[in-house]
Amino acid sequence: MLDIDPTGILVRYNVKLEGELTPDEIARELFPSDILLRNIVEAVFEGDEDEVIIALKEAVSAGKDPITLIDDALMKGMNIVSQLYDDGVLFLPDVIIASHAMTDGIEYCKQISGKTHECKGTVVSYVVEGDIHDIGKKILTVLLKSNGYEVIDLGSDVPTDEVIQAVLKYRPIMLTGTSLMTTTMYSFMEVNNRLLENGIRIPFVCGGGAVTQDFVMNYELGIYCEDAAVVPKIADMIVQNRGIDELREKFHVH
Ligand code: B12
Repeated sequence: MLDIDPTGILVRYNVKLEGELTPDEIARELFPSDILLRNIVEAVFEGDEDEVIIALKEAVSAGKDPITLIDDALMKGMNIVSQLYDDGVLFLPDVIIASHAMTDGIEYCKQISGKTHECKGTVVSYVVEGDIHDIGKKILTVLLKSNGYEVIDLGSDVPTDEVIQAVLKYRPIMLTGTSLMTTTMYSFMEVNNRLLENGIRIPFVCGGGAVTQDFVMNYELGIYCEDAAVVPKIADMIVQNRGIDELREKFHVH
């Protein structure tokens, strides 16, 4: 007779083992206590696109700011899914479904935020070639727009040539690059060099997953920050004519 341990199979099919918590139970411990936020976080976790919108509508009509909900609820839900995926509790399909629900939520918040500002400046944003992880970029795009910037969003898996052409065409105040994988982040270096070859010295703000401050410090135009929510603050300083050294001084960890 084969000596098979059924644990893995039971876990895979979400069968509760004695004394063990199910993924839902583990996640619930991490949900926020505010019921309005909790409903949104739970809907992202469940990957329920309709419920995300219903819960967002409910929170907004109770007085919550749609842009703040991106950080406080949509991202919170996705971070829980990411954490449980890293811990081996959830699987890739769970992540994909949750990311779709989160993206729908971001689009909804963007539509209803209704903030209209005069345009403070143009920013070009992209995810590096070979990389399709675009949730962080979507967040920073919405945050920049809601803070009065026009964003030329080049999407994900963008070749270096396309980035350079867009910068030459739109002459932005800064470029933002996202990379979530150690295998893709090296193209930041190439973009930096091509910008310099073309005589362009704009801040190149880079972030996402495996990217670190030490890595970004290796190239002249690079500015690093961990959280996309900080990017509008960087843009505000650039508009006030602050240079790359000053931005590094202010936003880098010393
Ligand atoms: C969601 C996800 C996916 C989704 C992506 C959906 C999408 N549309 O983005 C799907 C399922 C498609 C996917 C696919 C793959 N994935 Co994946 N994925 C993840 C996961 C679980 C979460 C990432 C995420 O969206 N987090 C939520 C957002 C909000 O966080 P974020 O992107 O980090 O953004 C935050 C900051 O980084 C920052 N930020 C982001 N961008 C920027 C930009 C600037 C300028 C600044 C300042 C800040 C900033 O601000 C954000 C908010 O604070 C991570 C694991 C993890 N825990 O991170 C793996 C992960 C990134 N994936 C990984 C891998 C390997 C893959 C695949 C190769 C898997 C496979 N074998 O097929 C493919 C890659 C396909 C490709 N070519 O890109 C690895 C990468 C390993 C590495 N270090 O290189 C990770 C780390 C998982 C792991 N532990 O192995 N993935």
